[in-house]
Amino acid sequence: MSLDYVKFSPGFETFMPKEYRDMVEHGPFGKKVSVSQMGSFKEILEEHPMCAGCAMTLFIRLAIIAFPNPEDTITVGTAGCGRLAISQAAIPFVYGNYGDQNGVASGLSRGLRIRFGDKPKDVVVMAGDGGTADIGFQQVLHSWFRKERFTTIMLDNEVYGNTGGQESGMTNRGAVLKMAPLGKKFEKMDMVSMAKIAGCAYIATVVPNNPRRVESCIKKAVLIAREVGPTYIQAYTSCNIEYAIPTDKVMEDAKTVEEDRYKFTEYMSDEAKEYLTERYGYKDLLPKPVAALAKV
Ligand SMILES: Cc1ncc(C[n+]2csc(CCOP(=O)(O)OP(=O)(O)O)c2C)c(N)n1
Ligand code: SF4
Repeated sequence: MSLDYVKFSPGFETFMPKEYRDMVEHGPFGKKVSVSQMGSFKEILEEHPMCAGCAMTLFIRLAIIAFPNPEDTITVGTAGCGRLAISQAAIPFVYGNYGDQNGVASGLSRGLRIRFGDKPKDVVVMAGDGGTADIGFQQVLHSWFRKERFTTIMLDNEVYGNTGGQESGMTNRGAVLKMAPLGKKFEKMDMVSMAKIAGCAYIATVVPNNPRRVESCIKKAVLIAREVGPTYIQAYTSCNIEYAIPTDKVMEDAKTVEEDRYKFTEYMSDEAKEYLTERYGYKDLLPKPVAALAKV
């Protein structure tokens, strides 16, 4: 709960749970931290039970560090590998039935706005590709059409990892998996185009081997979702188990995939650009005035 909303009576701070005090004294609650300082502050996500070398865990860790106001952020997840890590983080996590994360987040985000007015309470959905593009597809798309103001992050490992390797809509055509032995018959779904058509104000595709870029995308997505509209980040977070990637090659794989079929892309609506510039002082998002261009 936010440091701005909850003030402890003098002398009562010491009775708060140790984890909370640690987050205030040594962690990111109430101060700004960056992925470039990793290792020098107490992180919100410190432990997880996911497979060794899992890129999804690294991405989740980076995303949580990037939250602009972590003490005012609630994550929403669903069945799948990611929730195993997200649920270990020292910020609230809401977990519903498989695929209903964007419905839950819609209600939560609206409720928080009624309760806290214009004080920001950020809602961030993080769910797998199966949860986002297959089972939860309808709720995801409709939350975008309704312009619900929260961020949706797809943890795209291109497979149902948690249940042993079924294909998802995001699996690449032809990919052979343990439980898709004949190979995927149709193309990977183009969720980025769908997000654009459905009216997302910010959309990015990223891989976790560039932490500064992940940080920048998450920050923009969360800030824009506060007031402008829905935002979507699609992150390649390989499943080293189901795709048999040796743990020491996970980052190499991410780089190769990024250079090949998961290039960094970023889209921002004009309204979102104006908002980031005017409200948060972002530079270079708006076109330069004609006079300034003439001088160059
Ligand atoms: C209603 C329902 N159906 C099926 C399941 C079983 N189930 C749990 S996780 C999962 C697949 C998860 O795949 P994905 O969303 O891609 O996430 P990943 O595990 O790959 O991160 C399934 C089918 C469930 N928990 N609930
Ligand atoms: S099964 Fe795959 S996605 Fe799930 S924790 Fe293991 S490596 Fe990560």
